[in-house]
Amino acid sequence: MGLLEKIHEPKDLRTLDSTELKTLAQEIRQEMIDVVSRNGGHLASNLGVVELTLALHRKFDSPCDKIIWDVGHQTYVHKLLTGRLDQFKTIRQCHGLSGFPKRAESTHDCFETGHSSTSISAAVGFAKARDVLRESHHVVAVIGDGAMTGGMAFEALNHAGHSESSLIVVLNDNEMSISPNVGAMSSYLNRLRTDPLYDKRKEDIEYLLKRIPGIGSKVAKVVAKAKDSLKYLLVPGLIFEELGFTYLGPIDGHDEALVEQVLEQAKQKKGPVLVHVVTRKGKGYKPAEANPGVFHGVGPFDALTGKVIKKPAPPTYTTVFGETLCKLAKEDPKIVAISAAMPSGTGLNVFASEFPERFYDVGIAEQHAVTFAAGLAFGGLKPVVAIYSTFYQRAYDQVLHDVCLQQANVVLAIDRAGVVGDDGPTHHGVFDISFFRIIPNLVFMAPKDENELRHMLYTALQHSGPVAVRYPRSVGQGVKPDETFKEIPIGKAEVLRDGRDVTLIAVGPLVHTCLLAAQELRHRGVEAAVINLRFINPLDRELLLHYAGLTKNFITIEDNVLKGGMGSSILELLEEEGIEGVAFERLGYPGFVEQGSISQLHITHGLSVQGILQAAERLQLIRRAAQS
Ligand SMILES: Cc1ncc(C[n+]2csc(CCOP(=O)(O)OP(=O)(O)O)c2C)c(N)n1
Repeated sequence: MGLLEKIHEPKDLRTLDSTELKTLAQEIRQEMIDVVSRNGGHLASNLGVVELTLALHRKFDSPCDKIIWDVGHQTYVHKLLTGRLDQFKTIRQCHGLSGFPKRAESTHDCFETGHSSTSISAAVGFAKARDVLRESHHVVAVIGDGAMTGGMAFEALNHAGHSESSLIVVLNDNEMSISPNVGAMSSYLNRLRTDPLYDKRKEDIEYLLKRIPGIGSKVAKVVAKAKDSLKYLLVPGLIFEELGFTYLGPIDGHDEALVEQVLEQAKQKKGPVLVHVVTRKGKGYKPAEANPGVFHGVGPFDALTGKVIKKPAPPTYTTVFGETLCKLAKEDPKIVAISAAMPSGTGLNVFASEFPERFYDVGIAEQHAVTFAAGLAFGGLKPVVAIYSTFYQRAYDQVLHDVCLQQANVVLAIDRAGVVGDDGPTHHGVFDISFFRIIPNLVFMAPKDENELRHMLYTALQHSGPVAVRYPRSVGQGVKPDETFKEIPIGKAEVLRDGRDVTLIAVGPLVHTCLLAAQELRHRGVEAAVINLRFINPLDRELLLHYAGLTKNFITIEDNVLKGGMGSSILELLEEEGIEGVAFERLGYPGFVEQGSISQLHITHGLSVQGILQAAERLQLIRRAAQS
């Protein structure tokens, strides 16, 4: 029996000696490599926090003390130390452990995350609640240097430093976001990391002063006391100190004993404390150390060699987007591209290397990315912002107020639209149709395949005014790209199949599911029309009204929640036009969607041929056809 199997709760760690802790760290790394090599997951970040997590759980008394993880993708070690070893092999699978903190999973997961830069805000909340209720536990936020680039983190530091409540922020600095970290804060942390230690310098200066004949020792005493003025010369972490934090660090985050020692110091201090811990992403597994970006969020791989397992498949929508944008940018020097810390994830890495002077990685700052794009647009450029659907939730006001109200020529590329699979509810992009379709001035489209995505991107860049294009996290249909780009008439849907009994309406690749369902329906005596809606806004009102009159039965299918979705917009249209007598079935998600593979989730929620056939049953189409 290994040591890890003997750890059922954090207090079991406290009896271990330093040799046992090292052995345990190795076992944890091995367990994570084994499981993630099969299930996929956030390996590199977790390998980097093994010693830090051990130290946290030895020094703090979770769940009484609150440990809040930023993003939460680095909580595998925490899960292994808080009684979840047995289920660990199910991580990120349907009905398995979540890849992020989950309050329902354990009392040790005190705050759910998935989106970045929330931990300090939550920690301030926990700390204030503790103070108001006159409790005395510790509150710790663990935040990476990548997450520290997010606006919320700055807002929370600003509040925390002013509020005087005791809380500890552990800044886990590995110089990486998913890609190398960017921005002025990152450069500042780099300076701190490479600076000789404060204490050492302070000692040196005191030593030198003492040697001044006659007055040396007096001056040294005065200087040592004059912390405030000395700080400007000596104190690393001045920014944090000025914000009201006591800054401790930087320290080696893989020296478990040292981390414990500094955490103990932090516990003794009153008010907000920032502990700056330096770690290595991917620590202890060579392929991940060499390629922390690839192993940040990785699919299944060969644990021995670190080779990622890839099946031959058509290019993804993301790849096609990135390549198409490069092609268009070659012809148009005004095209610029913006990423919020996801150049690889959004396929913009190719653009970044081809047009470095026209590419901006702004850090985990979706709000800034969008308003920055509006500025670029009014400055005369053609900005394309690529953000995952789920992270656009962060930038809603910026899209509405800064882009659409002012009709800025900004193209919003919405990647990972629809369910995304194993990352689960924090990452599914199932709300964007609802929240973007209602914004005036925003042309909003979704391609049925990767070739249409190319034309839509081209169309978006020709259009004057804001445009959004949504596409899923998946490989394309394998459709050959057309030789030349075509402008798609704004607001015009495409009829892929005619039929008189029912109209199947979809946006995005679910159109193909409708085509397959239409064939099945024909076998059952039902003639289905299939409409590739293409535009969620503006709707092709004329075409929809024609088919409402013709078929009197609509089935809509969308990779989005039902409320406020594409189906709802068509219901609104019928109501606006006073059309009655159209039987309606809407297929989509009822609310937050659990984790699971994309195809599994589609099947579970009826976004499948079977789901459409069942909807046709509910409309009594099949029965009627059988009777006639
Ligand atoms: C709002 C938001 N935008 C983007 C992401 C995608 N994302 C997940 S982790 C990550 C990098 C985090 O870097 P850091 O905080 O330094 O943690 P590390 O993985 O390096 O330990 C990014 C950009 C996210 N989770 N949330």
